[in-house]
Amino acid sequence: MGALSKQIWSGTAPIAKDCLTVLTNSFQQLPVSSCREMLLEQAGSRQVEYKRVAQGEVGIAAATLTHVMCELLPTSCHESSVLLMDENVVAATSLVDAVLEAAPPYLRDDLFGEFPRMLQPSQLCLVAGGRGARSDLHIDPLSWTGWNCLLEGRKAWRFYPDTPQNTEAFRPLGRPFGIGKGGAGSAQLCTIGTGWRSEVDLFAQLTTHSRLNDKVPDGSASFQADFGRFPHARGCTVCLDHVQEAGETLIFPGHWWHQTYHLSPTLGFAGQVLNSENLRQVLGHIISWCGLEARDEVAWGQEPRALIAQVLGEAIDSF
Ligand SMILES: O=C(O)CCC(=O)C(=O)O
Ligand SMILES: [Fe+2]
Repeated sequence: MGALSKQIWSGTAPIAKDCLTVLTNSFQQLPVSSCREMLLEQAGSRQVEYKRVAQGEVGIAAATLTHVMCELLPTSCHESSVLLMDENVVAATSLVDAVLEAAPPYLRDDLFGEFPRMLQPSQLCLVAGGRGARSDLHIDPLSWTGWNCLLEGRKAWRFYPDTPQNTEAFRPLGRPFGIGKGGAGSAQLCTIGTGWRSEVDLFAQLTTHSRLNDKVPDGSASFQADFGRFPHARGCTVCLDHVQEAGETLIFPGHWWHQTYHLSPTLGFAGQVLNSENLRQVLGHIISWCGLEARDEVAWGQEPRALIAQVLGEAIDSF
C-alpha cells in the first residue's frame, strides 16, 4: 500500500476517497464562545467520564462537565493529562442541531439515519482535551468515514494505513460495535462490526532532540512512542502527520490507524458519515464481520436505503 495522502479542500472539487481531507475555515457560523457557554449552561452540572493519564497509567474518572472544562482541562499537562470524549452531554443540549446545521453539506447527508435506531452511531461526540491529552491509537468502528472539527486549540494527528505490517506493530485489541447495555456503541447484545485499539502511545515521550533543545512540542515529530514498553511498534510503516488548527475540519477514512495529541486546550466535535461513496465499504465490513453471504454486483447496484435495510436486517438475524 502506498503512502497515505492529504488534500486541502477548496470547497468545490468533490472530496476524494481514501485521503485525509482538510477543510479550512469550516463551521464559521458557529460562534465558539457561545458553544462553550451553551454547553456549560445546559449541561454543566451533568456527570461525565474523562480519561486521565498520569505517569503512563491510564484511568477513567468522573466529575461534572463544568469541573472538567473549567478546572481540570486548564491544568492538564503532558505527564498528567485529561481528555473528555462524550457522546451523551451534547445530546442533552441544543448544540447538536446548531453544529449539524453549521456543518458542510457533505457531512449532513448522512445515511446512518437509515440504520435501526439502536445501531446508529451517536451523531456528535464532544472532544475537549487539556494540553498533553491524547486519544488512544485506534481504528474507528465499521470502516466509516470520520470527521472532526476543532473550534479551539491545536491538535496533532498521526495516521497509519491498516496494513498487516501495522497490525504486527500495534497489536490491535477489538472494540466491537453494536447494541449494548449502554446503548449503541458498547456491544454486548448484538455486534455488527468492530473498531480496534492499541496500547501503543505514539506520543508517550518527547524526542531527545525536542528535550535537548527545550522545544515546545509543535507537532507529531516532537514525540516518539514508548519503544521500551512496546518494542514491536518500531516495525510500523511511515505515517501521515497533520497539525489541526482551530477552524479546521478533518475528514478521514476511519479504518486508518489514528491518534491525536492536544497541543493546547481544545474544544471540538467528532462525527462520522455514511454516503454513497463509502456505503459499500461500511456494509462490506458488516457483511464480513457477521459472516453474511457476499453480495454480487447486481445487489450492490440497489438503492442505498434498500441495501441498508437488507444488510442490517440480516446482521441482526445472524446474532
Ligand atoms: O479528537 C480526538 O482527540 C480524537 C478523535 C477521533 O479519534 C476521531 O474523531 O475519530
Ligand atoms: Fe477516531
